[in-house]
Amino acid sequence: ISNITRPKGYNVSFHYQPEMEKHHFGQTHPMKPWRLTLTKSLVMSYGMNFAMDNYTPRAATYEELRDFHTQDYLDFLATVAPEPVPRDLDNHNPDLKFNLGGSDCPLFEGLFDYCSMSGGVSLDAARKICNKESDIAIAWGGGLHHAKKSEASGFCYINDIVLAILQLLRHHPRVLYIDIDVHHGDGVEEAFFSTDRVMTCSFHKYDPLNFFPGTGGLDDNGPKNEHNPGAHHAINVPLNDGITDEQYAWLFQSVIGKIVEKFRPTAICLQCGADSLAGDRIGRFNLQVQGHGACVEYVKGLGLPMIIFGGGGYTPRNVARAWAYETAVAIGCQGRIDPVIPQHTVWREHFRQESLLPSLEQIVGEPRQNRNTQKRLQDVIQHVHEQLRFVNQ
Ligand code: TV1
Ligand code: CA
Ligand code: ZN
Repeated sequence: ISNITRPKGYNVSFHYQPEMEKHHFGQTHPMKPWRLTLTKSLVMSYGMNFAMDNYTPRAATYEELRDFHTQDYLDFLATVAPEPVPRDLDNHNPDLKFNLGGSDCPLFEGLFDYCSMSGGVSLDAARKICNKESDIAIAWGGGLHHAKKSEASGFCYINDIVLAILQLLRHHPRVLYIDIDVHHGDGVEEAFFSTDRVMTCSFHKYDPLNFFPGTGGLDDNGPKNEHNPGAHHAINVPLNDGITDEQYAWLFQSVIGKIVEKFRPTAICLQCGADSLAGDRIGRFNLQVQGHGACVEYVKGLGLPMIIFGGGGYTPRNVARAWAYETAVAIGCQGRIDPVIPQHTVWREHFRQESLLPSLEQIVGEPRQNRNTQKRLQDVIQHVHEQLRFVNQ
């Protein structure tokens, strides 16, 4: 604890709402808000909280959610009963409204509170960036990139990222959104399809038929009509199973480096979905804590104000490892934290088998076969660089 000190010359803030932890999507649902508990407790056991400004944000108000979402959707979300919705024999629910109540986006006790708290942490982070009280603001409870303005999708109901970016746009001329979740950041991309003030860039597993949400191909760069200023401002990096740290870092740096050079953002939003780690219950990549964290390190090195969001991540131990490591990267103490996880109670209670020599950086799970050829990755980079020829700020 004693060797973690406040970073000099810049401020890191940690936006955390403990009430989010208590919500449950259902016994077998992969999304476990409890992974936030695990992350927070790791961060605290290393003493990182002493190096940051810590905030417990209020929930977002209905009016704040209205900045992006429609009234009819919010009204339904706020009043819908938490009881399981009846299904027909094929497990279809004929009464599905706004895509709510299916298996991906179930109705559960306190759903609206959970959604408005997730919106609240990300909005709080955005406010601290806008008023320059923070240089890096961390919102692990946010990052729910699939939500549409009047539709839930892929475990996401309220798009806290869109709300935060809208807030940033009040003070920042250009915002870059980067998404390293294994899924395509479709909701954020779509929300800013028609503006040249936001560029979105998602790295993801792409298989239109077999992997959610099926969008985000290399050629999907925003509607390309002459009158759309947002054309060429959506960058997609579609990938195959098993990508490694080395390949990912190389791709990430050459794509983001070029984007920053051409687009010249004044603030960056980084969604750090941890389902791109090896051993994830849903993900397909082979990233280690180091490789995932290297993206955060690279973006921090650009020296722009930034918000770090959570997102996916379905092997809770690994999610907590990555997000605790990335909190350390934000503070700048990653070289000084003990790789042996402190024996704090939550970790010991739940992972007894790993508690003899629990390592922060060694994640659990078997590696996958790498299906990404160097040739294909080179083609992807070339295509992205060609897209960016159209962009000149
Ligand atoms: C209940 C119980 C729901 C077990 C959902 C995996 C489950 C999944 C479950 C699941 C699961 C998805 C689809 C299929 C579209 C559906 C937070 C045609 C073991 C940001 C969202 C993925 C990812 C949705 C969210 C996806 C995020 N995968 N078990 N559901 N239908 N939905 O494929 O990007 O990480 O898998
Ligand atoms: Ca992504
Ligand atoms: Zn995901």
